[in-house]
Amino acid sequence: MLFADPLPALTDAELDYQPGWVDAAVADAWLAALVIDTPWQQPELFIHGRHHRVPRLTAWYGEPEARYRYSGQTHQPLPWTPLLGEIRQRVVAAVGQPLNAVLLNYYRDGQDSMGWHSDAEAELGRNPLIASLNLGGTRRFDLRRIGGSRIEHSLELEHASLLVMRGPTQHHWQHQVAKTRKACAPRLNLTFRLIRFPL
Ligand SMILES: O=C(O)CCC(=O)C(=O)O
Ligand SMILES: [Mn+2]
Repeated sequence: MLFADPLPALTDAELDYQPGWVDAAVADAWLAALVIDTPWQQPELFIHGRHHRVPRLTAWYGEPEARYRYSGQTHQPLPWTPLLGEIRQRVVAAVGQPLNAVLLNYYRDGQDSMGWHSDAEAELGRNPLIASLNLGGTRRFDLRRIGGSRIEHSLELEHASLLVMRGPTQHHWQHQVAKTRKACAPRLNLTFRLIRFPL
């Protein structure tokens, strides 16, 4: 194929991948500051009668009312830092809608991961827009239909890129960041969201 399309049209999905969304040097500085300044947590999950720590580090920031449930727990947001507030403004300007919270996920190495899920919590309402900023090592982002098991599409999410998911995507598709044995640099992903119906 002459022009490999990085994002073929997937039915019932609206994805917009923008490599080089932010200047690479700015992205380097954001990554370095956020890794150091974030009070990382590693929430525990209780599955099949056993406690497991999630295989990554997380933090939740946002407006005070933007309480959010993930990994089976309710999280009170940390207040915006100047840097996260500035990044949020740029993301809001890019997507043209308000966003009142952000989930940070830090994948320290290839053994850190996020399992299959969709971002379809009731707090987000119908057809939520999720704006996902990628900093650091490249990781593969897989998509499969809800109810299916075959990966129908994968994207390599690069440093300084923005992936926007909108429309019906979360109601029809799941995504994951699988573990990999490939060497990969630490990666920080920030998913900006709008909590429309706080808990
Ligand atoms: O790390 C990623 O690219 C995905 C993160 C994600 O799916 C989430 O925060 O809900
Ligand atoms: Mn997600």
